[in-house]
Amino acid sequence: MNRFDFSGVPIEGLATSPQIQAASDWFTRYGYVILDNVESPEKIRSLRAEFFENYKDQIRDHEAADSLEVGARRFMIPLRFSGGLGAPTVFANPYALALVRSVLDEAAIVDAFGAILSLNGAEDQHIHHDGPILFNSEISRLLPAYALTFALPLVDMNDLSGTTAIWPGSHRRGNYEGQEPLHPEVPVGSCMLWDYRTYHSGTANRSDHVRPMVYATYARRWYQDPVNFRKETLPRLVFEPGFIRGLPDDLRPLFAHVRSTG
Ligand SMILES: O=C(O)CCC(=O)C(=O)O
Repeated sequence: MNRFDFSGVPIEGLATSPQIQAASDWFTRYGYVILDNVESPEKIRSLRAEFFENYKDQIRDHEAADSLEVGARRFMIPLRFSGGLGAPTVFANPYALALVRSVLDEAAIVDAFGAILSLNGAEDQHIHHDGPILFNSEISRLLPAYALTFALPLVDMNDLSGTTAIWPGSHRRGNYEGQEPLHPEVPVGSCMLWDYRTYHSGTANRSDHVRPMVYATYARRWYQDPVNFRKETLPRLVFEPGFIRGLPDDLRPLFAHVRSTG
């Protein structure tokens, strides 16, 4: 079972719940997992409206100083930790965070936060994993996860708008040849997470609308994505002074690596 349904699952005691344990075991083994019903579809629809209102200038078909082209008509942009999109319910969704802390550890951090926009007409993305294996050594594949991507679609991900195709188990094998990918449909309110070593690829957007997907990179405290933020003008995290101080105690460790006015 690659998807776990969290509708009606209480937030209290999540860390030790059988549902999180099962999802975490699946993730460790196959390098990805889908968590269904971690948020209400109405809430995601309001986040989508907020996105199209507040980030409309970032929807463009060229790379700018504060964006990264990650495929034809596909771009990564930072999101601010403000408003509904930048609220803890998104970057620290209780279900996703319980999974993250189970797969990584209690001291896991948010290394980067933003959105990936697949414009209408975006083609299949190249097959890739999100970061190189540690030490550039095959032994890295035997290790527990050290970073992972959380993806929260703002529109349904399906055959029309595109899915994120995934090669289960490729985080351990180190290749995807000879294996058909999965094309998991992820409706609004659900999310998908994958190991930084797992091969995946956004598929073509054949709809007539943009397909924005909120993402967060979670990592062990000592890890920093070495690939996607080489451009100095592209920030990993964007927040106002006081943001970190204003967080509840249990969420502040997510930013323990940040040395600034946060
Ligand atoms: O657009 C998608 O579905 C996936 C994008 C992605 O994997 C990436 O840019 O790293």
